[in-house]
Parts: sequence; structure tokens; C-alpha cells
Amino acid sequence: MSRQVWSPTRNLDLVTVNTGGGSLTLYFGDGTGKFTRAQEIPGIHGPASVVAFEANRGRRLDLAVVQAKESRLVVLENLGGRFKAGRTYEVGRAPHIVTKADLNRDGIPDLVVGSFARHTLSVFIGKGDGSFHNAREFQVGRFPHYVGVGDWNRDGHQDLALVCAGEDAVFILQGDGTGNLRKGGTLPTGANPHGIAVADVNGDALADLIVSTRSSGELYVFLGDGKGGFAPLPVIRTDQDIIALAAADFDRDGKLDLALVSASHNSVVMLQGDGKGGFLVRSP
Ligand SMILES: [Ca+2]
Ligand SMILES: [Ca+2]
Ligand SMILES: [Ca+2]
Ligand SMILES: [Ca+2]
Repeated sequence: MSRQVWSPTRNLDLVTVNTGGGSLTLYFGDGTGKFTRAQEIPGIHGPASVVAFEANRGRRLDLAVVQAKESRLVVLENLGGRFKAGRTYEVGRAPHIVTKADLNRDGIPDLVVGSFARHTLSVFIGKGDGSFHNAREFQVGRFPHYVGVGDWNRDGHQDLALVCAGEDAVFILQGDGTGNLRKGGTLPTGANPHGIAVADVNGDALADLIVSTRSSGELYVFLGDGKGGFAPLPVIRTDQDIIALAAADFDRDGKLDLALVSASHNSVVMLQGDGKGGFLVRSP
């Protein structure tokens, strides 16, 4: 799922993948939190993940989709509300997640795609016209999954935090501002880590990481030190099978909260933040 604006109304919109149905659905926001109009984009076989990116310096918002079986990245060109499948790029077998970042600091979005079968990360540097240079491949940990993006060591180059489900860990990858990545630290988690959110949970203006695990239903909060290091806080146990999570101040008390997408109850579970990195399940 990707949250972005691509209708002329400037209201926040959503796009989701329908993996079994072979399509994407765009939901257009009405600015009040409701999505009153939807548009189906058919003909995308087995979409696994989608991201919206400004191919042309803000003049249009295109989509990039990874197809798991085809091991492909497909760019869907925005022709003013209508999307046309454009260029395709080969990625490592069984791609799961596509994420955008700007890894060479030119203001043009780049894409990173992890391969579940090859345990690699492909980096596509954007050209600025909706197309990408050939991928650079990096060998990473087993089963690379969700990717968090931020400048962990504050050197001006974007870095990544890569959830490796098969390693029970998050790998810190440091960017050098040219599209290359160098292995930084490893942050151990519980079994089968899945979702990741990047946010400042303790209000020190340094980016922190929140990682959820599926098998053990835990949340791991890592406080960033602004030098590329992260310190773990005590593990938060939930009884949820957490697929993904998002961080925002949902109750507007100035402290960051979490929304967990739970497969155990097919629901979204809200956790209230204490402003120090602690989170409590909110009573209904
Ligand atoms: Ca770039
Ligand atoms: Ca950096
Ligand atoms: Ca922080
Ligand atoms: Ca809050």
C-alpha cells in the first residue's frame, strides 16, 4: 500500500495491490478521511508491492509495482489519471517490497527492491523521466523484506534499515550518496521480523526504528544516536500477528503513536506512545 496524492484535488489518496486479482486499486481521498471514489488498474499479474514516486520533479506521480512471479519491476506511467504500463526491469527472483529513496542525492527518486530467493537488494537509480538505470545488486541477509529510509548518521546521504526475515535481524546499510550501500550494524529482533516504521519516538529529533515480528508478536524500538548506531529499548509484547505498522501522532497529544496491521484479528490495533519510546495498547 502506498499513500500519496495524485488527483488534482491534493487530497491524500491510497493505492493497494490485489495480489490474487491481478490489479491495483486507487482510492481517492475527499480530504475528510473518507475515500469516496476508486479506480481499478487491471492487467498487473501478481503484484506484490507498489510505490508512488514523482518521476518528473513533482509534475506527475507515477507508480512502480513489483510482480513476484515474473520477478519484474513495472513502471506505470501517469497519463493524467490514467495509468499505462511502461518500462519493465528485471529484479532478483521473488521480489516482495519496493521502496523509494534518493540514494544519489540528485532529488530524483530511486527504488530499492529486495529478492526473497536471491537474498539481494536491487537499487534502481532514477533518471528523472520515469525510467531507471540498470540495477546495482547488493548481497544482503536472508529474506530481505520491508525497508526503512533515513539518514541515520546525518552525513547527508540516505541510509537504509533492511528487515531480514530469515536472519531475525535488521541490517543497517549506509549510503554513500552515489547509490552504493555499505553494511553498517545489525540489530537483532525476535523471530520473523516483518514491518518497520521510521519515526522520532522520543522527541530528540533523531530518527528511530520500530520493528514488528510476526511469529513472536513483538515490537522492537531502536533509538537512533544520530551517528549511525541504535540502542534497543525493552521489548514490547503484543498478542498480535503484526504484518505492518505505521507511526504518527494519531491522538494529537504531541507524542508519536503506532497503528499495527494485525493478521490475528484482521484489524488495525492502535498503540499510544508515551513520548519516550514506550507504547501501550489503547483501551477501546
Ligand atoms: Ca536519485
Ligand atoms: Ca547517512
Ligand atoms: Ca529519536
Ligand atoms: Ca499521540
